[in-house]
Amino acid sequence: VEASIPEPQREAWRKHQVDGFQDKDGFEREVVRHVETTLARSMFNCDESAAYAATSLAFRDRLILEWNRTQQRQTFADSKRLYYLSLEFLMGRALDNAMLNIGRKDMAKAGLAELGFRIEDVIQQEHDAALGNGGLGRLAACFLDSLASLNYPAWGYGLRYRYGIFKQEIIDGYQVEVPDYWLDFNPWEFPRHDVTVDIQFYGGVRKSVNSNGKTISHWEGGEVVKAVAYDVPIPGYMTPSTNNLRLWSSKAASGEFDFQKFNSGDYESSVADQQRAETISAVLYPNDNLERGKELRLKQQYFWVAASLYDIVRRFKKSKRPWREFPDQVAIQLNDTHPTLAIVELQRILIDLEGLEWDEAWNIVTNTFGYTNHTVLPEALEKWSVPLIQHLLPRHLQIIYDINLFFLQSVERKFPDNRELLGRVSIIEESQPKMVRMAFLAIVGSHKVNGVAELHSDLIKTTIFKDFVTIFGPDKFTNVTNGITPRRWLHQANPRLSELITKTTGTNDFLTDLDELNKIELHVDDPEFRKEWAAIKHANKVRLAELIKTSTGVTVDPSALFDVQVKRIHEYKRQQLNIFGVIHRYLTLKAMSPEERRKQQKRVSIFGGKAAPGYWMAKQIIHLVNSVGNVVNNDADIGDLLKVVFLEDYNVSKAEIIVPASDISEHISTAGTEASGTSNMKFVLNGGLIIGTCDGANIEITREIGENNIFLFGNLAEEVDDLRHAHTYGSHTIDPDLNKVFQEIEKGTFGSTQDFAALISAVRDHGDYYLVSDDFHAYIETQSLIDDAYRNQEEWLTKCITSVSRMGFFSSDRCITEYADTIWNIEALPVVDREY
Ligand code: 7GP
Repeated sequence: VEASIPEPQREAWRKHQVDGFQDKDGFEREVVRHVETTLARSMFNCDESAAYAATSLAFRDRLILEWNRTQQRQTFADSKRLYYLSLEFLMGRALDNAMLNIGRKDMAKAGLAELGFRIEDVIQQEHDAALGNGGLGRLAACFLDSLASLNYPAWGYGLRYRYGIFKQEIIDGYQVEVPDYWLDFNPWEFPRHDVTVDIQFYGGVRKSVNSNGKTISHWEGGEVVKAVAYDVPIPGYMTPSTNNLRLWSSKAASGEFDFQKFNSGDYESSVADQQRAETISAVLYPNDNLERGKELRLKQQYFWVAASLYDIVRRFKKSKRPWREFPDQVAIQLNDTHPTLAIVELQRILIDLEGLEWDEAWNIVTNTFGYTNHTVLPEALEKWSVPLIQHLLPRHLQIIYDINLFFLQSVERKFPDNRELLGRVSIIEESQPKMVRMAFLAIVGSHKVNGVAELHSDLIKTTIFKDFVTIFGPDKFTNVTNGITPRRWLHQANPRLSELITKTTGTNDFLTDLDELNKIELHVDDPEFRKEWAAIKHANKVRLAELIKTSTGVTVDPSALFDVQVKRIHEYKRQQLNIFGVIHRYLTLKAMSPEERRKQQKRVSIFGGKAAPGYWMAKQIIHLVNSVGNVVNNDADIGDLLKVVFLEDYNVSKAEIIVPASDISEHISTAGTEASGTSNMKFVLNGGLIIGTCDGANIEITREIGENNIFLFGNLAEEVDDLRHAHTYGSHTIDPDLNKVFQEIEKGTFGSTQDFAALISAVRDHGDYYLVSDDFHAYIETQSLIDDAYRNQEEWLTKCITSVSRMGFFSSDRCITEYADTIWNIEALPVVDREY
């Protein structure tokens, strides 16, 4: 339908085009207008949540105008776009970020004050957008920020879950999950009821022969669900560029079957159908680094991928270009294997619906996609059963078999008579039932495959994807080390430090070019600068101490060493190593005389993170942390020497408080298991040091900041296999200090011994897969080195400042530029600076 306004009427449009607020008065006018009309309230009835709503709407209006202009500019430029497909976008709060990126926070602060509100309280009203589990989802959010800030034409595509990651409550020391219904009021999304796609499931395939004698496949029957687009504007920092995150919501396809049922009196079941359709986008699966293979999850994946591709293809077809130019216009990045069906769906569109020949279509497909791997953990590698795909997506299964056939034929030609190789690389695993290996499909269907840190990218090439390096050659496999956005993770989370750096270096260029941070190294000996730096860290610790007090009731001393481990709870991340270490410290303190004790470093051990609801071991770890806290925090012998707290419901907005307040943070995964880690980068960027293993991005962080500024310990990745083997087949002796810790737990010092038995026997009786005992001694020693180092506050401060100054590499701007140049082949669109 042609919806464009004819030229004679456009003059009227231009005359009345609005431009959002420009100054404090304009901002206040917009807030009052939204309170009184949009919200139907008044000054007699305006609480903080109404002030939040109206402020957000005022900023949203501005954003959407820039969003429109950005889209027009991109359409007009007609250059290549990136589409980032991710099942998770862990966005956190939007208002503070929008105010800072647009550069109008001071204006809003003054305006809100005149209207009777403190901006901090207003910001706090917002519910986190928690559409992700952990690192993978937060990375996608940082990428969106960088893509917009660097003026790249890019869209994110995801699902609009009604329930994000669950809210975690700690009751009697145990995790309890509460649904996170977050959409009651969400001013940051625009429903596009006119942008819908019908998505088909089930049914069967009919073949016909056309007039040219060519066989055509028709996917027919089954059921249809409607995808409705919800758009979220993504503001760039100090640029008018505002990109789009399009989230799909599922709805019953209009009419047909429900009306039929309605007419036949079967109203209830027609409502049930409706609800079944809405279930598809209802809930985010709460697993991090674990795949459960549930049918509804596969439905989510296809629903989202099919709607997104329809949208992308529709946009391309408007340009009337020939199909072979598709990869010149479109780059699609697969955030892990969750969107791998997009490869199959595009092939289906091209051959079944657009009539292309297989080879021509496949060439387009493979030149369009790139695939990022985020883990080597076997339990996280996606596989879908052939019968399930057959049932849900019968045509797609045929295409997968054809892709595999042609792929194996090409391998056969290159490596004749190697049946074992064919079996190893087959996209179909010959198990009972047969399984589709999604990572293999993603590799075969993409032109580039990347890992997320150097070690990780090397590991995938030498282990899980080794054969594919032999087949495709090494150039298809590459590394793009993760990054984080300095806007949210420095400027927003740590405004005072950001301000100090700006004041000291005379510019805030580091926010758009993080390498500029190296300028502060010149000031590392400046006493005034050092004093202010230390004061900021202390203030951040006071702020965290307040959060700890309100959330746990425990009083902590802000001058103690804050030792933080916040991340998803997982055996490979080894929170159990940390808490065993805490118990060891407690026992050591208990054994000391009061005089000796007084010489010890005060510490607060801070834990936070969610366990997947079905991950029993992870839940036992949470319980142990809380039980240890209960004993230690109430032991009069110990007092402020050691406190142990578990902060419930760790999320992005709590991270913004926790990260700037840490002295030491823990990144202690078994070597070779953490693909990258990104919170390690956030902590160092905020002037905290880290204790870590030689794993993921810790290695590159060490290279950048210098090995004197990081506390590394533990076995190396190349030693892990042998150690595991020795545990199982040789004699396995447990570290004696760790054994004492176990004995104390078994005595019942921390309550019910039964609960913790599994944590102990995993180490003692079941091969200690994560090498807790092997690394225990080095861990304890390193923690005591940290105590010593912390006593020398001046030297410690020097380490912190020096580290921050060398963190430029870990900006997601650097990371996105690498993707753009080496994988996507896209270019930034120049923008005319207005008042930014
Ligand atoms: C995570 C990795 O565990 C983490 O090391 C990395 O920093 C992050 O991705 C971003 O690359 N992986 C996941 O969150 C995950 O669930 C399996 O991966 C799909």
